[in-house]
Amino acid sequence: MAATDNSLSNTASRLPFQIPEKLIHSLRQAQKITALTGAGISAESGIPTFREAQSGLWARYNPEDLATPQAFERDPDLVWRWYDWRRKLIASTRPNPGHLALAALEQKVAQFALITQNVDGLHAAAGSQSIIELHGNIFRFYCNRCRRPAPASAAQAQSPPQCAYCRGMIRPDVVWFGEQLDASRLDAAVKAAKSCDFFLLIGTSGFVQPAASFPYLASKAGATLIEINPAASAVSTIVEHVLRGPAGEVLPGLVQTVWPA
Ligand code: BJW
Ligand code: ZN
Repeated sequence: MAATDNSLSNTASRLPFQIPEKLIHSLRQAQKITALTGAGISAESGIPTFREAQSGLWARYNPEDLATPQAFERDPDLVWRWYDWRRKLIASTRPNPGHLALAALEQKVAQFALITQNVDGLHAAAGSQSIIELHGNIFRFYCNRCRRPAPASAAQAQSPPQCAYCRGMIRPDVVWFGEQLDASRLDAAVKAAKSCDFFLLIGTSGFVQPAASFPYLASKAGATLIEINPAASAVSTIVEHVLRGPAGEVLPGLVQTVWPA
């Protein structure tokens, strides 16, 4: 992944709407902000989302064939090649102004947690620190049999390499449908959702559990919800402030407006 200029100076605010004064004021008072990101935040980096009708990965590929443990058992080479293709695509991208704005936001509030469903590593590349990678990371690997971590050099292989310990098959460290999420990451995400003043929902369709339940947990615990997405999501109806637009424009505008340098 290319190194990146971690400043917001070139991301001029082009917000197509006014942020209400009351919201600006209460965001400035916030002690803890939690953000949940999805594929939409990386769309402006050139990484396809999953469920968008024309451009989403699931419009071209069947998740049952590629993103389930059964698929990997049935045809490990096919699944391996698909992840290899995506890993190469992701490796050629850079964080966009939306990722950079979240990294800047982390420095503005006393407590900040970033829960991401993305496996692309772009939040870390943008300089975010407090990241919970809920669905794993496409650049990491582990053994499908003994679960031990495998070296990153597995990425060079053309088909799933063998585990050095048990000869099981190495797989990408991502969470497939029907698999449990890592318990400590899930626990940290639930705690972050339940303990924040503001919960930001950014670029996620809100269909996939358990992440889709986090806005409900946050709302029930008294947080104010803000959604940043050009389109409605499955959870828009419970959101107090909907900021309709691409994350790469709305987030820098929001951060610059609320916390001018
Ligand atoms: C922009 C933008 C811009 C565009 N700016 N925004 C019923 C039957 C069977 C199973 C289930 C069931 N009900 C629930 C389940 C469980 C299942 C689930 O939720 N399924 C639903 C789909 C129905 N969940 C699981 O299996 C999870 N495990 C689990 O629950 O364990 C316990 C359990 C097991 C079994 C049964 C029951 C319980 C695991 C989920 C793993 C998800 N894995 C994937 C693949 C990861 C690896 C990889 O990358 O290959 O994760 S699927 C895919 O979806 C990926 C994403 O992280 C995830 C979420 O998608 P996301 O990020 O929201 O993307 P999109 O494309 O949906 O939305 C993009 C959004 O961006 C849109 O809103 C756009 O408008 C917006 N946008 N441009 C801002 N510029
Ligand atoms: Zn093994």
